[in-house]
Amino acid sequence: MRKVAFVLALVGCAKGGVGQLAQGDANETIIDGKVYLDAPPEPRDGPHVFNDAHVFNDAHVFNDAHVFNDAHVFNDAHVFQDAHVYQDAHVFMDACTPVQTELLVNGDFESNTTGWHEIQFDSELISSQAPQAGTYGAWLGSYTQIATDELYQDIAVPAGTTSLVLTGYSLVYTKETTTSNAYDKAYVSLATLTETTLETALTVTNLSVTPAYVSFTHSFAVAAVAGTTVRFKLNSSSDSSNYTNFFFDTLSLKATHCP
Ligand SMILES: [Ca+2]
Ligand SMILES: [Ca+2]
Repeated sequence: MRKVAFVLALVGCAKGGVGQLAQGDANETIIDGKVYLDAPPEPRDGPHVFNDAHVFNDAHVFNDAHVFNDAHVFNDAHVFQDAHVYQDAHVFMDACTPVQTELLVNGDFESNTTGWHEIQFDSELISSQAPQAGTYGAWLGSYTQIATDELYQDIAVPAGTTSLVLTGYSLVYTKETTTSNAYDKAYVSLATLTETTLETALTVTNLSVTPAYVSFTHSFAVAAVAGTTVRFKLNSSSDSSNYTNFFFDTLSLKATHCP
């Protein structure tokens, strides 16, 4: 078998040699040469291989990346943003546009006693003695005997009140000389209608002397008082000697709540 194969190989070599003759020479050997002609065209047609580069156009496959545009599906996620519906749950929180309501009547005392109830030991509690602003203010104390004064008004705190803020001015003048004992005192507070103190906003004594009015502000706890009627009061107690004057003016008690 090996010998036979060898012979065939020799024949092949011989044909190849003849194939180098000029073309057109109708020689069977040249026809065989087509074997070589076939060779060149293919590489040239080969550029078709580049056309196949259309394979890259198929890179349109990436345009199909429009599939990502379909990611608009995520925009549809707006459905989830519609989850804002839950945030809109703020609608429930913002069940209203809060408003502020002044709960005191005649907090600046300019209408004199209007709106106020007085339980004075002696003299009128609303006077023109030393107002912080305007013509009138509240004046408690000033006794040289054991005595109490009270000025109050009952207020309806709106239901749902979320903030209850008191602002005002106070001034203390005293004849007491002690620097350690609070003999005369005054308070600004909220109480029940039966006079049980709920929360004290301000306490001043003969030790609280200031050369001029000073402002104060206090935010009351609202949980227990929202939706109820409570007493807003100024009251004082004096001992038996050395009077102390307690002045208050320009009071405001604002509730923040749904209208
Ligand atoms: Ca006033
Ligand atoms: Ca005193």
